Amino acid sequence: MTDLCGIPLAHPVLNASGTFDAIAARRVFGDALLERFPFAAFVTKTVTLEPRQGNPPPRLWELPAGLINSIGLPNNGLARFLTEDLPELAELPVPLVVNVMGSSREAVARLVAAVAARDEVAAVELNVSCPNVKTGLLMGADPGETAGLLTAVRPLTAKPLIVKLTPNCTSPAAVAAAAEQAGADGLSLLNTVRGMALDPQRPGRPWLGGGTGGVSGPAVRAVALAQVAEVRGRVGLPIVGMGGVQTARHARDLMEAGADLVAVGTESFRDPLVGERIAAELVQTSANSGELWALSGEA
Ligand code: RRO
Repeated sequence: MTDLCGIPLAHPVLNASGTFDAIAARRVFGDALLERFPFAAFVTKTVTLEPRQGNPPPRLWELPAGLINSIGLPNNGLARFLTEDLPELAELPVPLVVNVMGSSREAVARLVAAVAARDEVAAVELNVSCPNVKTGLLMGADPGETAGLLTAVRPLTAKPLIVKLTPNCTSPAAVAAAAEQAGADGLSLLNTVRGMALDPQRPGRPWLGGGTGGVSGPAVRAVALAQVAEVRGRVGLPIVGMGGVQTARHARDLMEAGADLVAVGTESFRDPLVGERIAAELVQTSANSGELWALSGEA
């Protein structure tokens, strides 16, 4: 057993927000999804106050070692999330973490208050790091802004507040330290690294409808490792590490760099059961070994 800010988990592998649609998967796989859910907790796609269409297509560009996305937060908005999505997500056999984003402290406060008040919700992840809309990224790029946000939302709930950090700023570790001081319970990193692809048919013009996007997958694994290590050097909070995790070795590397838990993102598009595979490969060793988790037979 391990835990996420005090929430007991069966193993240390979560999904990265927005990379696994549990409601769509339930429709496709039925109750088999509940019997064999690949993650120890489920983190939702980002929820905003109002419904959003998302960015114009194209929204994806494949890289030799990853993806660039410019999805732009399409979602049904808070009201429909609470009435339609939450009851379905509550049937999952794992704790639920709801990821929220707003364009102001007041907007985030309304989201946190509404979501955290629901019994189905175990924790809230604050997305201050989306590379595809300006406002959320600005809040998470500046330690003072992040601290101000935490100060506004911390009094609204006793449930764990996890801050999702951006790599697209001067010092993620300084933002992490500010979040810790202002009352965050945990940190997750990294969100995607800002990137761009050009349209092969139109020289000099961006391929993605949103212009730029966020890079994920193996391309960012080394960035994630460095940033998790740097953040761990500055804070004592639990860290959910992510970025290019495809195998238990990658998960283990992030944990050795300072993460307590890991999340799988882009790899789930290729293999929806990758979370289960990595969790199975990370086996608990005896209390005497001094290690919490060990690899079982991975090359
Ligand atoms: O929806 C997106 O475009 C998106 C979000 Br909210 C995010 O946090 N990270 C990302 O890479 N894409």
